[in-house]
Amino acid sequence: MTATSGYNQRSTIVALATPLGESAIGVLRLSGKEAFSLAECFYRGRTPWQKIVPRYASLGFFVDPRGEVLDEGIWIKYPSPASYTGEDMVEIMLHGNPWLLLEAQRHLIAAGAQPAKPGEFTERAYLNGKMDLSQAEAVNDLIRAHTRLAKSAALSQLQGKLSHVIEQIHRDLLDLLARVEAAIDHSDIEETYLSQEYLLSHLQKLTHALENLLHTARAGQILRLGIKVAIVGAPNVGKSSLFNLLAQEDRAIVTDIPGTTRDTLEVEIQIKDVPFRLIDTAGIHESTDIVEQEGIRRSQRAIDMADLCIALFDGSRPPTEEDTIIVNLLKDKPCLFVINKVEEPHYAQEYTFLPDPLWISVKNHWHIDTLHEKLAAFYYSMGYNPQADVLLTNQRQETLVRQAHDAISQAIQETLANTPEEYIAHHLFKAKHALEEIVGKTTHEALLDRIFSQFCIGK
Ligand SMILES: Nc1nc2c(ncn2[C@@H]2O[C@H](COP(=O)(O)OP(=O)(O)OP(=O)(O)O)[C@@H](O)[C@H]2O)c(=O)[nH]1
Ligand SMILES: [Mg+2]
Repeated sequence: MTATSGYNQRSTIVALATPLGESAIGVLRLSGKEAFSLAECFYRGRTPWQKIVPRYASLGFFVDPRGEVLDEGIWIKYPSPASYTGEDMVEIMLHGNPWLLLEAQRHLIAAGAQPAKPGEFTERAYLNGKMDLSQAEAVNDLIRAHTRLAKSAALSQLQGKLSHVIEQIHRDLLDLLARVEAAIDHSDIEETYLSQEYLLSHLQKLTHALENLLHTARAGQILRLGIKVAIVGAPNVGKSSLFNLLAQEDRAIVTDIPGTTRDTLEVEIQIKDVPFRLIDTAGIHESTDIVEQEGIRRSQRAIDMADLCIALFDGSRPPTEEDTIIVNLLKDKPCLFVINKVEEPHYAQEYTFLPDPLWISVKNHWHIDTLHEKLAAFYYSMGYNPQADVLLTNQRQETLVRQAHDAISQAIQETLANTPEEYIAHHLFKAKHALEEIVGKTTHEALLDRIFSQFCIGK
């Protein structure tokens, strides 16, 4: 199916482009063939509607069908194709009164505009060739980015950096496919013969490029979802105190009674622009209390799910058996070993079994900066520079790149086994299809619905 099938070019859509709530201004957007004629029905301004200069702001009243002025605002015309959607568009900026904005929208709908579905403006931009699918996804990522790094990754994708890399790989793949097909169609002509060496070197170049992209998927997703960091340790070591300090709010209950935290708590934080999901857990130890046992089970689950653990110890007392159990639990996990309560007389010499421990005092805020640095360093240790690199930022893109990669790997296996070129071509076609789906060269309606339904209305 092609990208534009099933698309009704004639309908004109309307939506509020700003959230519904009292605010300085609210923006109504219209897009489609009738956008100008519909807006004209409600516009009264010093400049006649026809004379409004495209993409320039014009002051004008919004007048309802009874001739009553609803509001005064700014009107902007964007004639096709130089608009966000590629269609004729109008933006009307009125006062940010929800009732008034809904009233204006109601009049536009009564006059013939259709209420827009979530993401429909961006979907039209994609269908009209203003952007490809990965760029359209980036629009949503940009709106939802919580940090400077996530914003940079989304913006670079919106500017087409990922599309450019995919296109390059796609081009190389097409070149190779053309050679393979020529070899199939003209196997009697010597010039079309493909040596195993030639095929392998080109296929390996393709897998290498796809591997490089796949390698960025983890960093890309972490930017969107945050690095999951679980604070774990024995009861009363100060996990909740550290959680509150890093979160800069009093979220978790802190007492001097061991076993205070019963359930896991989560908070989103940013450290040096890197997003984290910080998880406070129940202290791990032997317990007969049913609620506490469940809390401990949840702590273990939190460890399993975490990208990184902060293993916390109480330096004001010697290590306990529980501490050793916790170190064992964390054996295969990326971990920062942190010893708390360092302002008290402490037992440094007894904690030498911990690899590279950091001594802190939550109470006096000692060495919390170093902990921040170590947390941010964990992200950067993955070897990315989100501002410079192209990142795969969503699951859909990653799955498709993986499909393309697996198809090329199979083509390599077939080549090594000297199977006929038809089989190799089959795998190359599969890879080609996957790459085309990333940028939306081939797609289907269900996929578009799934992608654009995640958008807000009016985008
Ligand atoms: N002296 C000192 N006491 C601290 C420090 N950090 C936390 N505490 C105290 O240690 C006690 C336990 O703190 P919590 O944060 O509740 O410890 P927890 O590890 O979450 O405990 P559970 O939830 O019971 O597992 C409280 O009385 C805190 O005030 C510190 O840096 N120095
Ligand atoms: Mg606690």
